[in-house]
Amino acid sequence: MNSPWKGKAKATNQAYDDLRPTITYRHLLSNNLGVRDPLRVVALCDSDAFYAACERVRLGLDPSVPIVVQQWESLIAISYPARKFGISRMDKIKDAKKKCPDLLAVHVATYKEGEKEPGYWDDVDTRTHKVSLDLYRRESNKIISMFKESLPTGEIEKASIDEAFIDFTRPVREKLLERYPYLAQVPADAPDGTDSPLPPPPPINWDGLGSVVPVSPSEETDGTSELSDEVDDNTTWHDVALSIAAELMKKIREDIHSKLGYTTSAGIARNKFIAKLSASYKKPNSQTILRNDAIPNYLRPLAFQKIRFLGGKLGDALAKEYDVSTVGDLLTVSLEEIQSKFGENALWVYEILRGIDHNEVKEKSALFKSMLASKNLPTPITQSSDGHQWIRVLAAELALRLNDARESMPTLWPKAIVLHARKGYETSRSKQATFPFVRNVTVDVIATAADKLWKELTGDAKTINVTSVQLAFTGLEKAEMGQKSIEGFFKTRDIQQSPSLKRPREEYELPASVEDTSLAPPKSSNVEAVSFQCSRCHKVISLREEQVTDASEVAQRLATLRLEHDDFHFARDLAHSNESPLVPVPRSSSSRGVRRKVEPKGIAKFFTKK
Ligand code: DCP
Ligand code: CA
Repeated sequence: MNSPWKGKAKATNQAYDDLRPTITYRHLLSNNLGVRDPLRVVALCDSDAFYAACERVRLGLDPSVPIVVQQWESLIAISYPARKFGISRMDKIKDAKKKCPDLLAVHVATYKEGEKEPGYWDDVDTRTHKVSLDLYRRESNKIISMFKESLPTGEIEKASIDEAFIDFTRPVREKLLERYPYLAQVPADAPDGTDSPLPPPPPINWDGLGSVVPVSPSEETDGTSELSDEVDDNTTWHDVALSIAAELMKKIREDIHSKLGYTTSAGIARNKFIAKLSASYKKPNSQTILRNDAIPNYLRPLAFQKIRFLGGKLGDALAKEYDVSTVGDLLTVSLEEIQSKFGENALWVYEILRGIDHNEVKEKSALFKSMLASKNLPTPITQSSDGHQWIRVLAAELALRLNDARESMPTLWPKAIVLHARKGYETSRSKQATFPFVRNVTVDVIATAADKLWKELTGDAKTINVTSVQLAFTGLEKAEMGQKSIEGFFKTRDIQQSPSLKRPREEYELPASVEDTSLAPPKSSNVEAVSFQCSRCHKVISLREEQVTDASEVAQRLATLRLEHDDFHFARDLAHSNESPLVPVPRSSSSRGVRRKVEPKGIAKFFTKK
């Protein structure tokens, strides 16, 4: 019996033409093919039940203990032993304890007024405490450091607090040439010289390297989701590259486990998109290899709206336009067709559906460019003088984070300090100022600078209604200290002086305070707003505290929130117009005649319909 892959018309085979390129000596021996390298190998490594694992390691507990991390009454991380009891993030702590009476619930550390360090207090209350993710950030940095140390020639991109992309292309190429030295020389009789294809690859023993996604769905099952263990032997040099990356990845994951105590799960494939998609194939403590040959059958049955960035309005618009739901369905749509309806940029959609993703794995230099501490206030601040307590709490977090970062980068310095405040459902306002240059960044130094901004922001108002405050450092850079020792560097420029960084003062210095009343990130700074206002319902939607981790993640999380909110409106509109989002209404059966036109928003706004 034909599998769906083999059985489909030629057109769908051609859709995946790109997956078996001829690999030549030139490809192997060139060092600069970048994202178009046919031997490119990328992994996404994600820590298992991360916050729960951090708390388990901190407490020195056995991995079999069912542990969850709690924030107020909600659960934010659930260990795998706790998941066996059916506990999920949707549960409230009370229900989780009913499901597992021996459950160990650790409340996330919090900052509390007057304390310099976050702690695990008995009296946590959202009205007086602020969540601290510092432990998780530190542990996350340790994991990233291990990737970097193990792979000096690999590129590492932190993707979230517990995920990193690793570009294995270079380390794998080094190993390939070491193991198969005959590849380094183009044979004298090669027909096209350097452009000749490589000789046939050796057979691969995948044993112990992880789960290899089979090329065809199992014959025994009904074919769609369950995949068998069968692996075909139609291997390519890219498969050899994947197997080498799998060896390296396994070794690093084992090291992380033995040295830090964390288990991880990884996906290994030709690019970031496919690596991320395969990382959750088997969890926890496991790695998955998705060979190019296995990509078509892996992608085709997927509901394309589940693919990151293809959810929300764009996904809805695609589903509606073509009356389709899976990746396979969409493969029949030509590039010209999709671009004519959704604009030139639809090329990436066309490519993603075919397992093509040219995004680079690149360490974000913005990682250290800003630090943001945020608090959504359960009880609004109504008196200007009451702001001080929260400012101290936020200042304590920034002090700890800056001093932590300075352990590895002693001259790290913020150019500016920014205070954002949101009043009720109004848009957020912010004030910023250059940050004083002092030897020791204490809570007092930060709080004094922030208090000044708070006064400017609240003015003479007798009563205010502030529902959220954020304090941030922006423009974090390593100050240049030339030949001087760190001590000497600080001695010459102390107290209330801006550091002389590389550029002349005027160029980087911000005005003493700049008002910004829009929702857009403040001018001259790269702190992201942590909320947005819906243009339809005018509601201000904010990230939750625990979602504000690295400032570099804020934009991404906010974009997700925006799509979710758009989806909410979309679903409600559909309900009101008697259409179900799951069951497409046949065009002929429209009883009342009016089909509502949906304007794409969020990411879909880039695909303006003509
Ligand atoms: N997190 C959170 N709120 C969310 C999602 C995640 O606070 N809505 C935090 C807690 C998680 C961490 O981020 O431990 C990493 O998120 P993951 O989605 O990777 O979830 P886990 O690591 O907990 O579990 P998994 O093993 O499924 O990756
Ligand atoms: Ca995780």
